[in-house]
Amino acid sequence: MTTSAAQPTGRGLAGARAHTRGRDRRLDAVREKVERGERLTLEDGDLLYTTPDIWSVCELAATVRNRLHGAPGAGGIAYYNINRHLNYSNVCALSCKFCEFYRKKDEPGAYTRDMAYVREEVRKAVEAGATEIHSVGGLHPYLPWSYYPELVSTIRDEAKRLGSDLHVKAFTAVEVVHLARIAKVYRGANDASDEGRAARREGIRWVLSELKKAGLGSLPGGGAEVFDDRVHDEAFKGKIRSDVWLDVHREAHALGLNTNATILYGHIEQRRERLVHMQMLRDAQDEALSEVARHSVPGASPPHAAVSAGTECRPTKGRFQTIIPLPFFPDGSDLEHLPGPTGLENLRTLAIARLMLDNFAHVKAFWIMQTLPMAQLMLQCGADDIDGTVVWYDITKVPQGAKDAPTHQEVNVWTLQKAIRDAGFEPVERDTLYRRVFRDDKDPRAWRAA
Ligand code: V47
Repeated sequence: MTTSAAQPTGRGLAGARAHTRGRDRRLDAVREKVERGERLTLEDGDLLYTTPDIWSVCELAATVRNRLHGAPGAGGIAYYNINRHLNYSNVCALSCKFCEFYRKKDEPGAYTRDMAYVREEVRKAVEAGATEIHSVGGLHPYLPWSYYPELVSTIRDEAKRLGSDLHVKAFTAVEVVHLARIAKVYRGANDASDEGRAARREGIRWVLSELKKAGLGSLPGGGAEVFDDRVHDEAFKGKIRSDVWLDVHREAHALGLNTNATILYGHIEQRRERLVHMQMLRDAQDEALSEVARHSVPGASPPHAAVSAGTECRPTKGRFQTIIPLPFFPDGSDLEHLPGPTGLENLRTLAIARLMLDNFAHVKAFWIMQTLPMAQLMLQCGADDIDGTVVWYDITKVPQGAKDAPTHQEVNVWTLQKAIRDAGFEPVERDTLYRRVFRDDKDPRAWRAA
């Protein structure tokens, strides 16, 4: 790569190549790999994390991002969606140190939504033209198994009644295992043998297929935290470990459900542990994509069906769609004494996720947690998606809503589009599966995905 400043402007970090001062020559080998499309190692990741030359890290991530989704000012696109979060309950049997969301059953502020509430939320979502409901909750100790398929079918049926094909993205891997336990199909929990794992996976498969029959469309990426046993035991003991989290996603993929992945960073983990987490996700995606390629049937492939499986085939197996780096918010959690990650650490981690996860089609800068101005900058440093209108977000509370409604964090579509345009990209509305959404000019609530 040259360092000439005589490049066209308006193409963002990767195209302008204006960054010449303080350039870290140790990154040259990584740069060559990125330009050849070669896979990066953990040692490459260490260097990307420790170099003071953060702009080169961003520039490299932008190179990958722009290769997949186009460069700013040159037809490059970035995604947003119109969605709503619906947390069905914040009652949780666990007490994870990093979590400020959970409540015990009789604690002030504890809630569990009934189906009348759910139907009302669906009505509001359809009225707002939403294409997705993102629904997660705590591990409720007393709700029966039947509540969960009912939740999914209620959302789908109510939306259909109102003329909308609303997608239900629901239940993190941790919740799926909890549901398998309460449905009494989770066997072999303490059995480390292959048979134990097969028994656990059978229970997970049963739960997922029942939820799919009820209308579940995909799994969100939550609950992954950091795939490391030390960090797990210290900060979220009681949650499933990485092997089980990955097995839930494997089972979802086998059933044809796409899933997302997250990494929660900036608490008690080391940077190397973040890189190992990314490497484990990359390996799991390799597996998923080879199954996608093996089982696809002839037919048009959806856009960005898979980074490496660009055949004219319709996938019948699922895969990871996007990685969502989540910065840790200490306030209100048992780890309140920690400072949380800084802005540059957020930028760097997102850029490194783009570089390490070469087989993920998308990187999401979740604006609710990153803030909108930061998400905009992230579009120039590896991200291609800023998520959606969201409306209510209970998991972390960034004080930017109305005074008496601290979890109200709505932006309108125009604001999301403007943020994307100002970052140099063409805003594209997507549905949950990253298909383009088209709206009826006369009735913008009506939509179809293509
Ligand atoms: O799993 C909990 C994290 C996640 C805190 O799939 C915290 O499209 C920061 O997974 N500080 C839930 N993070 C959110 C999530 C998500 C969000 C947006 C889109 C998608 C998707 C998924 O939030 C939890 C946990 O990792 N979290 N507490 C905290 N104090």
